[in-house]
Amino acid sequence: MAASSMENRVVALISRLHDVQAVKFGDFTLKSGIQSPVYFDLRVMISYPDVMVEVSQLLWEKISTSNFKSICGVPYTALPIATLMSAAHNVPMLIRRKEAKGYGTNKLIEGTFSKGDSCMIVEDVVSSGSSVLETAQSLGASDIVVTEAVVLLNREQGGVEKLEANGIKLHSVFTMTDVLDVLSRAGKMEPDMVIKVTEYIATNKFQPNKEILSVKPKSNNILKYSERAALCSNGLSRRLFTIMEQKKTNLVLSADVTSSKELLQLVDKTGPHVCMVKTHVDILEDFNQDVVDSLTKLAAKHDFLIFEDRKFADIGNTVVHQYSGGLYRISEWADVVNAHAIPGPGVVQGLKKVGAPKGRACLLIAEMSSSGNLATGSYTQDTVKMAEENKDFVIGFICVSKISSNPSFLHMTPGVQLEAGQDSLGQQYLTPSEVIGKRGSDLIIVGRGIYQAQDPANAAKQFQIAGYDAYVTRMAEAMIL
Ligand code: 5IU
Repeated sequence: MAASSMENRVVALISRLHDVQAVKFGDFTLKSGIQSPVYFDLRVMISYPDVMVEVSQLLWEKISTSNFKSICGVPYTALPIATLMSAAHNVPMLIRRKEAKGYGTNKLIEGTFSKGDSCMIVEDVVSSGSSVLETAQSLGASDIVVTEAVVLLNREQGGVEKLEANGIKLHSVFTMTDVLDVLSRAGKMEPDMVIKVTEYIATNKFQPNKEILSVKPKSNNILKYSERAALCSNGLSRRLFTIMEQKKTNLVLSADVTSSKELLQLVDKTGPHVCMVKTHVDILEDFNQDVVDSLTKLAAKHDFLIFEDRKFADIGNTVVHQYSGGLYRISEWADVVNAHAIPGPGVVQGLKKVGAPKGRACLLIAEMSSSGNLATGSYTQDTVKMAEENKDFVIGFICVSKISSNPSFLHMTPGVQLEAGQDSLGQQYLTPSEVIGKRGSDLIIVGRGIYQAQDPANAAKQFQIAGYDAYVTRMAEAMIL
């Protein structure tokens, strides 16, 4: 078979798979908890015999020069495909049971085989390679040797590497990148979706030295701030990305001082270097309306957003009052506030009721910087889901690494100093290059590193440079991925 004709057949098959909705674009949560803009439901192929035949033929051509005595399809979709291959090429089949029957022969492998026989595993999709590996181990337990496997779609998420590390060579008919190339060229994807999927592939692509199938996509973005601004549905995140690009800064000042005079002086001095100022108004000894009026004027003068780090964590009805009323009337002056996800979606709904009509926005606390904190694992993932469900008002996260591949979400990380370390009360510090470059966050939040410095303006400038450099380097590295 000439390579070019094989290529044409693969292109035609990818198009056909899209037509029969075996490939879909949208917002999906995968089994691993990762949010994905693309979903493969290859099971629908069984309703299209022509697709089944073509798939089984293409798979066969990939392994036509390999040596094996039998083939074994991984349930379910690959089972009928393996059956077609077996019948068309007169190769015996084996079936691996998921559980032993518990009666009769109690076998795990069905079919006739001898010790030392070699078997080719057939699979429809490989992500991390786990299901192929499990099948190989199960066959191995019956002394059947597996050194190769063939798959229709390689999702490029570490499967090839994981299987190779276990002595199995994986052949694939096409990759996720091929799907993107073919469908975008055929005009079957909206431009926005092309960007999303490109970013998703880069973010989730297996990289040597990184943990295989890490649940958290932590690698880099490939989109510039201005390109991400264009993808935002909330006006404030659009504005923030635009300020970040124009002022060349991803620095958020955490202005945790206790007098309003100090606060305003600090903000005026550091204003040129920041895209956002974070406040804790309840630590001011002399809070009054003038403070927020002056702060708002400084925000206009230096072009930054105001973020009140209020960490709302009550039921919807209570946060409505905490946000709009009391001494501080936060919703009157803070562009952005944050909330814990612990009360459930009601907290977001309450804040949204007050903030949305005023054009405000909210960040969810998905992770924390303090040692021993409980915002980890499924709590973090569920917080991401809550944000996804309220994208018009929730613009991103407080987190310590990239936790969503959606490029419209902002990732903001506190616990940043120019040197890693910790304070005496559990705060843990990372460097700007670790946070932005390695962990894929978007903004650094810096308090004591700036306001306790001899020269806060110069310290802010150093953080601005370090944070922006890390972003530029990350982009450059992503381009050559
Ligand atoms: N802050 C954290 N960690 C968190 C969250 C908020 O440090 O997980 I949520 C706040 C606390 C403080 C600022 O206002 O960010 C960090 O200040 P220092 O850079 O001085 O540690």
